[in-house]
Amino acid sequence: MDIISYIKKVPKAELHLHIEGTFEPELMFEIAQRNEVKIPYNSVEEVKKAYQFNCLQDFLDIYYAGASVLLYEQDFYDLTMAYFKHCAEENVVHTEIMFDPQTHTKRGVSFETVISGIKRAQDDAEKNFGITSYLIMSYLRHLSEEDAFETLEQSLSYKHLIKAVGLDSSEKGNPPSKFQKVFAASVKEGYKIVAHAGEEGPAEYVWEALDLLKIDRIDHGNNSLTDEKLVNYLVENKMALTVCPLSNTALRVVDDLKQHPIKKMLDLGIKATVNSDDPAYFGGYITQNYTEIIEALNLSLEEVKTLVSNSFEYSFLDEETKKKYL
Ligand code: ES4
Ligand code: ZN
Repeated sequence: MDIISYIKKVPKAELHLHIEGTFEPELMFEIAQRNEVKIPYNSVEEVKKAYQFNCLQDFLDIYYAGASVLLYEQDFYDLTMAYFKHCAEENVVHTEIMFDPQTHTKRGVSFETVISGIKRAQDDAEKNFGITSYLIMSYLRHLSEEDAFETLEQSLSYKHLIKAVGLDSSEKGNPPSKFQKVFAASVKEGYKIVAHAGEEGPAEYVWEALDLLKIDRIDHGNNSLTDEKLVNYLVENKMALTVCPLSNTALRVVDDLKQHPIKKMLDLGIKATVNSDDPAYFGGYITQNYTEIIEALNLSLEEVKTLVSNSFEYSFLDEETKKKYL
């Protein structure tokens, strides 16, 4: 079988996906209209034209603006269900979904509204498509640690619905060390830990995420490759990276897919995975990420199989369930 047909058909897991980043312009318009919220665009084409980014912050400004039309439980359900439909079409059988409660609670939308809509979609997706999913609650790193503590507090009534906590938003100037205490408290509550690190920030931030936040997995981690000691640490400790090829080119973390470091990561023995990050903004869902990176780097079937098996191996699924897929 050729590699592209293989990757389309094979069951896959997605480990790095922001639900707010799956908000397609068509649905954004529909929800804006029914909620009578104004957005600064007149058409879907105009929205898509705005999706030209020079850096992470350019994107985040537009991403938070888009999320501002989400007000009710049904909105979060519709958003999440639209993503699950893509998963069903692409044979994503398990996904670990990040959500940013503060993006919504800051606007007066309750934690309960957000998580109830997402949870109802998760249940329907499992029932109707057989797709399993976990939630990762991400703290916004441009806000204070105190603010993150408030979010942790709010999450506790829904602890049974949340698998892990993460750290996202503007990386530069907001190092992991800023959140050491709230991550220690999150570990105590039993949450698994991930963090965006080494996307735009330096390898030093990856070290901080490992040493101070006690992460179980690294989101992005590209800049780890600048530090040989760190590479050795990642390999020796089987510390997985959730890599997002189309995100990296869209945000100019990488100039061109042909220069993308994922093949080098595999060659070095790093446990890399392929993910879509914010597919509505970066030009494609998981299969598109796989197919474009396969073509750009001429990946072998063996390499692609490694990427797929890593997606299950380094998921938060229990060992028994993982065996089904490995
Ligand atoms: C994000 Cl690509 C990326 N990086 C950091 N934070 C984010 N939130 C949503 N997408
Ligand atoms: Zn991300």
